Amino acid sequence: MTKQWWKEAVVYQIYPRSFNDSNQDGIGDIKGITEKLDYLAKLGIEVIWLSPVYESPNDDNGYDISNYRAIISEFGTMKDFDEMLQEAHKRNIKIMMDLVVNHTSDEHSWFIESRSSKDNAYRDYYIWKQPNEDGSPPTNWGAAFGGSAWQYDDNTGEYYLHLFSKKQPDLNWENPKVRDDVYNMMTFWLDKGVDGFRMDVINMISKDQRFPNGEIQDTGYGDGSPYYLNGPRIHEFLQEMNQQVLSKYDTITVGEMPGVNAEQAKLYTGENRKELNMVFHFEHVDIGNGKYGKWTPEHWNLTELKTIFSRWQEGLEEDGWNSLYWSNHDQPRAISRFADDSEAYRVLSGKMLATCLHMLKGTPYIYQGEEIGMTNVAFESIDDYRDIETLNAFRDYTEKNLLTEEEIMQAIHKRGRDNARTPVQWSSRANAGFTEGEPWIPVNPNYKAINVEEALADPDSIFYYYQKLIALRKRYPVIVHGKYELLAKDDQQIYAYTRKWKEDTLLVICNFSSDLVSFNLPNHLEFVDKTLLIANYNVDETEEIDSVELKPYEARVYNLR
Ligand code: TEU
Ligand code: CA
Repeated sequence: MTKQWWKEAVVYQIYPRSFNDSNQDGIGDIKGITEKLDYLAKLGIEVIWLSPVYESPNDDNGYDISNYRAIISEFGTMKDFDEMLQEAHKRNIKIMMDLVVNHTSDEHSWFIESRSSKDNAYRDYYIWKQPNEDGSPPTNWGAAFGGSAWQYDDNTGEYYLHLFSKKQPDLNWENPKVRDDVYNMMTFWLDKGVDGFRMDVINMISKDQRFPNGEIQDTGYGDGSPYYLNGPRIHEFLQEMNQQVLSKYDTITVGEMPGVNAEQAKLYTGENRKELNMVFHFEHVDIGNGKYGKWTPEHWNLTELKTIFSRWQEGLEEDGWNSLYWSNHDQPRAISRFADDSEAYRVLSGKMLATCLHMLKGTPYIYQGEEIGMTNVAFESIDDYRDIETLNAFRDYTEKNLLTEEEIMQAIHKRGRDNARTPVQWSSRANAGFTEGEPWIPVNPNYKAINVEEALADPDSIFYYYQKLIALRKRYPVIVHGKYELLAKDDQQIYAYTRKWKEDTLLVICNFSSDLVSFNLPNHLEFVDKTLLIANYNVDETEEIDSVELKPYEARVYNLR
C-alpha cells in the first residue's frame, strides 16, 4: 500500500477566474496562479484543488465543459498549464483537477452529435425521453438552477435531462462508452502528471432507470433526488473507475456529494472498498436552511453544528476518511457564515474557525481568501451579481411572488455563491491588485483593509495563524490520527473536543460567541504535562486549565500528556 499522504496534507482551493489576473483582461488565469505559487508554498499547503480550467461557454463558470482536453483560452494555453504543473511540483505542491462528469456543456461535441438525430452514435451519451401523452416532461423533477430538469428539443421531439442548467445536459452513465471515454480522459490528465481529482456531484451519476416522479416541493416541482442521489449503480461505477484508472496512479480523490450521510460515506471511502479517499458532505453548510433552502436562511445553533461534526468524526473513526471545509466557491465566506465578520471580531473569529476545523480528524481544505479572512459582500444591485444560481433564484422567487426582492437580496447577501467569487484581495491598490483591467465581477469594497499585503506585513495576521496550524500538523501525528471525543456536548457557545493518539491528547477549546464564557475541564481528562500549541489571544502558558475563562471567539489548543 502506498503511503496515504493525502491524510497528512492540507488542500487549498483555487477558483481561477477570481484568483489572479496576469494579463490584465479582468479574468484570473493560469499564469496568474503560477505567479502566486511561492505565496502558497509560504502558507505551507501541499495540494491545490483547481476549479475547472477546461474549454467552456461559461454558463456555470466552467462547470459546463465543452472540451475536457483543452484549456479555456481566457485562462491561457495547455503550455501555461504544463508550466504551472511543473512549477507547482518543484515546490512540492500537487495539483488536483476538477472532474465534472455528471454532465457536459450542451456545446460539447458529444451533445451536438447526440441531439442531431435519434440514430446518431452519440444519442445514448445523454438521457433522452419521450414526452408524456399530454406533451409534458417525462418526470416532474426540478433542476438545481430553477425550472424543470427536462428540456424539450424540437429537432427530435424528445426531452433531455439536466439536473443543473439546461446548458448542462446529464451524461448517461448506463452507457459503457460514456464511462470509457471518461476514464480515458482521466488517464490523459494523470499521464500529464496531475495528482488527483475533486469529482463534481459524483453521487448523482447513477439514475434510477424507472425515472419516477418526485414529491412536489414548495417551488412547484417534484424532488427527484431520491432517484439520482447515491443511485443504484453508483458504487459499481466508482469501483470500475478506481480499477480502470485511479488504482494505476498515486492520487488524491474527493467526491462532492450533496445529500450524502456519514453511513454512506463509509461505503464511498472505506479502505477496502476501493472507491474514493474522501467525500464533501453538505450537512454543516446546509445548517439553518429554511422553507426554500438557502434562500430562506434561519437561525442555527452551535449544538446542531457539533452534532453534525461529531457524527462524521465518529462515523468514519474506524474506516473511511473525512474532508474538512468551511467554505468553497459555492458557499458564503466562512467568517460571515459561521462566526463574526464585524471589525472587532473578524480576525479573532477567523482564527477560531481555522483552529476548530484544522484540529478535527480529516483533510482540511482552505478556500482562496480564507487565509486572509475575506468576508461576504453585499452588492446593492442584482446587476452586480454573475452567478447563474443567484440570478435565476432572484428571477424565479420574485416572479412567482414567493419572496420579495428585499427578502431574496438579503438571502443572496447571506448565502449567495458570489460571496466566494469576488476577486482575491492581494493589496490595497485599485481592484485589490487582482487586475489592472475591469474585473469580471466587482471586488469586495473592504479590500483596502483586508488584503494579502496587509496580512503578510502583520505577524499576528490570520495568514500566519494558518501557516502555524499547517506546520503543527506536520509535527504532531495526533492531529492527523487522534481519536475524536466531544466535550461539553450541550454547551451553546463552546465547541471543545479531544483527539487521542498514543501518549498525546490534543485538547481543543473554541468559543463560538462574543461572550465571556467559562469552560470546565471534565474530570476524566488526566495529565501531568501540558503544552500550549496555538491560541488566538496571548495566553499565560502556565495557567491552570481546570476551569478557563474564555474571551470572545477565543481558541486554544493544548497537548496533554
Ligand atoms: O455543486 C453542486 C451543488 O450541489 C451546488 O451547486 C449546489 O447546487 C448549490 O451551489 C448550493 O446551493 C457543484 C459545483 O461545485 C457547482 O459550482 C456547480 O454549479 C454544480 O456542481 C454543477 O456542476
Ligand atoms: Ca487574465
